[in-house]
Amino acid sequence: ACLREELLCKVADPARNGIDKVTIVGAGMVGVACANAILFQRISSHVAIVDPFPKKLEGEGMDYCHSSVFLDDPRIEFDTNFCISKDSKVVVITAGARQKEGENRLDLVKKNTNIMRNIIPPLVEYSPDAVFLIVSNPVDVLSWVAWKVSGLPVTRIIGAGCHLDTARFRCMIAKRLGISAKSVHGLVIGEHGDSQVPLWSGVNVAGVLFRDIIPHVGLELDEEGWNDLAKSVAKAGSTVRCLKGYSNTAVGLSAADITRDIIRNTLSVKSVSTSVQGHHNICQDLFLSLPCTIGASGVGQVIRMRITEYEKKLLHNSADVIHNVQKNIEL
Ligand code: 6V0
Repeated sequence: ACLREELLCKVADPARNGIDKVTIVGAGMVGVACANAILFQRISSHVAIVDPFPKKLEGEGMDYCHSSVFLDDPRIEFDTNFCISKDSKVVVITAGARQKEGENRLDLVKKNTNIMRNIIPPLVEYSPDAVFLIVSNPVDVLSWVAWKVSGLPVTRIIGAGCHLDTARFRCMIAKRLGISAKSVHGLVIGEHGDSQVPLWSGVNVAGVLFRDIIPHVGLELDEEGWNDLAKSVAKAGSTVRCLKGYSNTAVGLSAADITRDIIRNTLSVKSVSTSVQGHHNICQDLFLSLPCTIGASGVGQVIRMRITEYEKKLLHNSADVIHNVQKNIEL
């Protein structure tokens, strides 16, 4: 008998799947950042990663294998075949092209819509009860495409949306104030893109509203230039990409944060991309970010925001921007 048989006396088969299985589709910069954020924070103990490039998968697989001693032995699977995604609780989609110099997120529509069309049906077949978290751009459009293609209840498709923009917004305000970003409360809603809507009317520290101090805070009339800060938030992704070639760490952590809410059924409120038809008088069928509770079955409640007429106008503009792109998509 070989050493293995001499050493180990098998008395039962190990369980097949972890109860917190997450599949990540796309092993690029963002996919790996998502996997790292999920594994390093022990959000899941079973991650499956799917990508069309076997060599890349083999390399990533070896790298994770060498990490397992530091990660409490998660189960990590790699394959080009979607069958490894079977029975996932969460499927995170990061597959697809990223912007090139001079392109904006909406320029990626055609390429990435085609990818969605191909990957969503097998993923749904293998994990019909999963919540799908869309990260690929343009995230609002692709979340809507994923929903249409999937045939799933709309609440089970979540776009990572403005959760990251909200983090950037809080972070930049915090930096200007010299306090922790965690203590700055505020939200960005609408398109994860140029037309996003920073909700200055609600920004506060310890319940003190900024607009009670400067009534026009964040608007063009605001002499302190907080408006420029919001513009930097909208451009932050492309600024990072111009400097380092891609953006991945913060988006990976923001996707992991949402994944945690799903797996642990936290019902935490986050600004994520969801169906907005009927909210704030939007009548088009599309996805934009609004604050929602997130749990095991996806989006539970949409918070009825008390926003100003001006913010509502900006939100409607976001809806028009997305609608203009979506109307050319044939499903
Ligand atoms: P990347 O590093 O080029 O990785 C993309 C990966 O997708 C590659 O490994 C491809 O092999 C893989 N892929 C392509 N087609 C398929 C397919 N059919 N099935 C499975 N995998 C496939 O790009 P990166 O990781 O930087 O970006 C991925 C996507 O995330 C892009 O659409 C970005 O625009 C988007 N981002 C979204 C952000 C957000 O905040 N929502 C932030 C940053 C990037």
